[in-house]
Formats: sequence, C-alpha cells, structure tokens
Amino acid sequence: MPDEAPERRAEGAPVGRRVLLGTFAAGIAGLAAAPYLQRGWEGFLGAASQHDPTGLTGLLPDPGGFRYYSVVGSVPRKDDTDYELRIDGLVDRPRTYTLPELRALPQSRIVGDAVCTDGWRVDGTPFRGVRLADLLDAAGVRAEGAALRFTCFDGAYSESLTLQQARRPDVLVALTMQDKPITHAHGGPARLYVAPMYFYKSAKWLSGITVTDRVVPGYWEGYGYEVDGWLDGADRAA
Ligand SMILES: Nc1nc2c(c(=O)[nH]1)N[C@H]1C(S)=C(S)[C@@H](COP(=O)(O)O)O[C@H]1N2
Ligand SMILES: [Mo]
Repeated sequence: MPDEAPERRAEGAPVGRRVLLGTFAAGIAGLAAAPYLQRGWEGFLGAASQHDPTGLTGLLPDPGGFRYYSVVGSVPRKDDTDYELRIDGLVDRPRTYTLPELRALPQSRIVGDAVCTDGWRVDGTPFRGVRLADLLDAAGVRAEGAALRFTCFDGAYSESLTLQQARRPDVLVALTMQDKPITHAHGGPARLYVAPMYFYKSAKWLSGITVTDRVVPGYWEGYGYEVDGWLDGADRAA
C-alpha cells in the first residue's frame, strides 16, 4: 500500500495530459470540420455529376447547378401533417404556423440569384412564399426587438438578420423554389430566402424565428463568415 499514492500520481499525469490534448484536438477538429464538410459534399456531388456514368448523379437533388448542403448527416422529413414554424421572442403575439396556414397567407414571388461562397451560383431562380415582414407584423415586434434568430429542424443550423434586413420585401419564408414545392434536399417544406445576401443566409428546414434584442451570429458566422452576408452590388438600403 505504500506505493499507492505515488502510483496514482504517476497515472494522474499522463491522464491529465491526454485529457488536455484531447480537448485541443477536438477544438482543432471542430475548426477544420467546416471547410471539409462543405468541400466534401461539393467535391462528391461535383465529381459524381461530371464523371460518374453509373447513375450516382441520380443522387443529385437538382440538375440545375445547385449543390446540396447540410451540416448534419440526416434531416427529418416534414410535410402538411407535422411541419410547424414558430415565431416567438420579443413579440406581442407568439404563434405557430402550419404549412396550410402559411400557404393561405398572401404569397410573393421573387426571381433572384442563389450564390454560395464556395463559388457556384444559380442565377434567376424563382422563390415564392410569405414575406417575412408580414409574419413580423402579425406577431407584433416589441420596441426592444432588434434582430431575428432563425433555427432549423435539422437541429443544428441557425442564422440571423437584423430587423431592418428582415423587413425587406425581398426576404421570404419560401414555400416554392423554381415554381415547385421546395424539395427536402433544398430545405423543404419551408426555407428562408434572403435575396440580397449569400445563400448561406437562406436557412433550410426553417422551424423557428425568434425576435431578439441583438444579432446572435448564425452557424457559419461562427467559422468566420460575415454576419451581414451582402452580395456584391446588393442594394443595402432597400
Ligand atoms: N439548415 C441549413 N440551411 C442551410 C445550409 C445548411 O447546411 N443547413 N447551408 C447553407 C448554404 S452554405 C447554402 S449555399 C445553401 C444551399 O442550399 P441548397 O442546398 O438548396 O443548394 O443553404 C444554406 N442553408
Ligand atoms: Mo454556401
């Protein structure tokens, strides 16, 4: 038994170092995951669409130049029976909308560009849905409300806009894309479409809109993307 204490100490040091190194490693892995994840999908789908004659291209959700992005491996499917969009936070009338309820509201159609920071773009894409401004008016944003936080039923992605940005007429909770119901791969049944900004601002699988008193940076912003993701040439004052 006299050896017990020294042994413990001897064991304690390496374990402690392992834990510390493990923490560093996890941190570095977390930082590296973002670009690899993006490049991974893009590389895979890009290669499949260009070179693979075996039918892998069938996995592509869309032949029109879009790439499929998700920060998680699988996302539940939602439809008329179980989709819900919750609007809450600094509002007088928090509310949950079903898909038929969203469809029953006045719809706007915008033809805009989908521009990813990774270098692909699809110009002239029509999106149709409810103006975010209308949903905010219905909810009654309180005086302290200054920004919006968007959350998604993939359980991971998030985005933000200032209240001023969110009230622009070219910002939609979109229900159709290319004049068809938004497919699951593209974030259906409802996604955000922020026409004047990079496509990462257009959160897919939208499930929550919370009015906050300040901007809470979204998922990619945590990896260094601009919080205000304006496209070159966007009319920022609109
Ligand atoms: N929930 C969620 N929304 C998201 C993303 C994501 O990974 N998860 N990726 C963003 C990025 S970087 C882009 S370019 C577009 C891609 O949309 P698409 O998959 O319909 O082409 O969705 C944006 N919205
Ligand atoms: Mo992107």
